[in-house]
Amino acid sequence: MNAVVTENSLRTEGAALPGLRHDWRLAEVEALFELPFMDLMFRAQQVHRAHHAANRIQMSTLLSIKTGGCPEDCGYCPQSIHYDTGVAREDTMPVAAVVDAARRAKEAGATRFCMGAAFRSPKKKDIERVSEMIRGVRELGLETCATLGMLTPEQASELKDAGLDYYNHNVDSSEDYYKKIISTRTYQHRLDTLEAVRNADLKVCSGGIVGMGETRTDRAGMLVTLANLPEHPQSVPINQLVQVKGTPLADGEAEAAAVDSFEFIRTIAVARIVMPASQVRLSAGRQEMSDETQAMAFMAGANSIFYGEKLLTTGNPDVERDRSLLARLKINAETQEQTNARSGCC
Ligand code: SAM
Ligand code: DTB
Ligand code: SF4
Repeated sequence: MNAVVTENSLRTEGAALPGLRHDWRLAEVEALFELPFMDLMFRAQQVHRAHHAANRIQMSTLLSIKTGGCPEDCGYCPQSIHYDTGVAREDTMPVAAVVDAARRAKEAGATRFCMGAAFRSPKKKDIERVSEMIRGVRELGLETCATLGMLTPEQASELKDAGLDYYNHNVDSSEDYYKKIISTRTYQHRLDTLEAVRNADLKVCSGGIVGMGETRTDRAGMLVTLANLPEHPQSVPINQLVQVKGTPLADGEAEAAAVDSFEFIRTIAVARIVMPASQVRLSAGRQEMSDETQAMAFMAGANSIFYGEKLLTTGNPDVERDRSLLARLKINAETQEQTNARSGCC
């Protein structure tokens, strides 16, 4: 007779797996990338089930509260003033419009609302305005996330006091490769902001981009940086580069450097293994992915997505496509209560 395999029995099996580590060596992580694909997927799925509900995904909606005109020169970004991408510079949105967008996101099923701004670093008035937005969004019962560029320790504390739950600040790649895609700040600047965010007792959302022409060693190096932080980021977004015309990373050379979907899925699986308890988000690039690639990413341990037609300036699958995909896979969208219980929010 076949044994009935329940979610719980699989989770118990996974309990024998190693716990949280902060001493990953590059060679070990590269060795994970080198595993036969099915072995890697199996291992990632075991780790996933030891730490997370097997068939549940958290959904966050993203809104660009201040678009374009950014002084930084991130080679992937359509919002940099250094590149002619057709993204117009806009003023910061009014607070009421942001809270309205958050209300619609909640009605559509999102449990976290992420406010993104094309800042190098926010000014005093920006922190005040964003604090009002945070208070308004939180009153709706949603978790809040912001991504505003570099923060001082004081700014991080102000955002915490306003009720912010998560701060997104990506390391984006390995320290070595970072220098090749951004010249206006350093990797250490990123790590300093992450430290300020941790010290303010905010939850950290930090990940990176795959497909910028980096090597597998760079992808492994990025995951080593994230996993060896004093605490694993509670949320780890893995973005597939969205090539936007006008950015340096959208020329013919970059197209040749794009990774195939198996390598992208490997990156998700390795992130899941080295940061077992974190939420790994299948982030930008989903619009270009087949349903099958997304299902494989969930199998590899991704348990969070951006939900809603738009990311910041580029497209995302529409809600009907996402709802249909989750229904066909019998994956449940995490409820607000489940989101809050996991993160101790609200
Ligand atoms: N300005 C802030 C910063 O850089 O931290 C916040 C907004 S910035 C757009 C947030 C993140 O979006 C970047 O760190 C990068 O990981 C991601 N991103 C930007 N452009 C992208 C693209 N074309 N494809 C994939 N991810 C992208
Ligand atoms: C993250 O890691 N990905 C999101 C969010 N954090 C802020 C942003 C993706 C941006 C994709 C390009 C755009 O829409 O402008
Ligand atoms: Fe500015 Fe952020 Fe875009 Fe870099 S990624 S150009 S900091 S908005």
